[in-house]
Amino acid sequence: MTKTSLTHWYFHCVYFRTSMRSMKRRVKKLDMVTWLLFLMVVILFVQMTRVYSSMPLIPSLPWSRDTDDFQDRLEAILHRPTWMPESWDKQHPDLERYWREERLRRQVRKRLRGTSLGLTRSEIRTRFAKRVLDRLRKGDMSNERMLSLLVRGQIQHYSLENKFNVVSKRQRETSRSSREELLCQLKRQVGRWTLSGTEEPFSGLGWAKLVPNATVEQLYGERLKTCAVVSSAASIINSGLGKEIDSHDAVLRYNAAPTEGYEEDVGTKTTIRVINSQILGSPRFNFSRSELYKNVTLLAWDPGPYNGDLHRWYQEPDFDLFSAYVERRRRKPSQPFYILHPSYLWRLWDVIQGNTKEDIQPNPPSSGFTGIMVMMALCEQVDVYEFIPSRRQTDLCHYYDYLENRACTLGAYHPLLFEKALVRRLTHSTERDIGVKGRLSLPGFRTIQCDT
Ligand code: NCC
Repeated sequence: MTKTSLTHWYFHCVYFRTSMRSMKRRVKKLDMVTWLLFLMVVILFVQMTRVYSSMPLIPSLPWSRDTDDFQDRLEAILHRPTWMPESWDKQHPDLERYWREERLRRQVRKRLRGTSLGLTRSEIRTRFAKRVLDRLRKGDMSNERMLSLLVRGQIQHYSLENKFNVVSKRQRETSRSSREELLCQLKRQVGRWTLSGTEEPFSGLGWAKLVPNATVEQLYGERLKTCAVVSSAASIINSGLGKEIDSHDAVLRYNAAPTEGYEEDVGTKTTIRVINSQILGSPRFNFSRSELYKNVTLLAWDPGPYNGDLHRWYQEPDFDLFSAYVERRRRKPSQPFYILHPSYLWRLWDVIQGNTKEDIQPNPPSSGFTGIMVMMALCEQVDVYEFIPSRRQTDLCHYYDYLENRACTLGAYHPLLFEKALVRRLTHSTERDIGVKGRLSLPGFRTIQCDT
């Protein structure tokens, strides 16, 4: 070996050793970097799934929370981080709907930024609800844009869905009807308001014999002078209204709202119960056994298609109310039990829409509004408790459970806010009566004169 090649080898080895050392250092460094990268990917993944699961309109992941309810969806909108990668959104097929909601999100954010003076978001939301309800109590609904900010998102969502194929656009309010005109419009809707069993497909199933012989009007005749309607709102807690409610000839309650344990505030008497089809169709309400549904007149409802196709309704009700109805009628034929005609619900909906400037949710009116109309058809005077919440208003949903959801009061699925605005226009009750006492009075339809 020559001297040069030896030197060459020597330098080669030295070079190799130093490069190996630096490689090792690099690998060590790389190790840390890899670990850090890995950690970041994990964190990012967790964050992404959280964001994804709180995103409205995107199909739920198995571990995501259910965003079906609009209030939840609105919460999700409000809490959603702003750094969502756009490309991700664009993969979503329901883009149009997503961007509509995005616009709403921006408006809500802008509004919140403007008012958030050291308040938490839930405080702001509560204040916002209070402001809407204050205006509702005063009957000051001139600025309907304010209402729509709260409900616009859900209306958009439900309008796009239009589950019941409602044809609404031609029916918005153009000029404001007087109280008397409104009352007459509603009175005219009373007529065929429960199923008689003679309609197809029910007649073919022998329902003419199943449905009670006497109609609801025949059942009560003109006996009922004063009637009370008790909303299930939590604002009735601490009202001490129980005795006053019981002093009425008849009392109407809703769904699974109990009296036991709440007598002081809601009274003890129940004459009629308006129940939605969930009560009949969902096992958790134990309809066949529960004492709540015994010894009272029952009026059940389920939204059929807007066009009145009873065949389709019978095939595809929201909840299967028909089996439970047939079973109960066979087991307890003496109990007055009726199903509200879907066309009656939609006729009421038409009146609400026809007297509102905006497009309302294309979903049926709430049990609350329907029950008020039922009592107005049967009684001379109707006192409605906590339909428009008093100053005891709270974000709690019901007086009998701990669910907190402002949609119960302002509406999500049902056009509740518009129903409340309409009922406010029907009453002469003072702001004090509504705000302090939690009561508003309405005349029975038979006390008002209308041109036919
Ligand atoms: O909650 P709900 O209504 O049973 O209430 C009956 C009526 O009281 C009025 N209300 C209630 C709570 C509140 N904070 N403010 C109010 O003004 C409303 O007028 C309401 O209609 C219904 O209308 O049938 C509804 O039913 C519930 C639910 O199906 C039943 O309680 C059975 O559990 C619906 N909630 C859900 O589906 C989650 C509600 O949207 C409408």
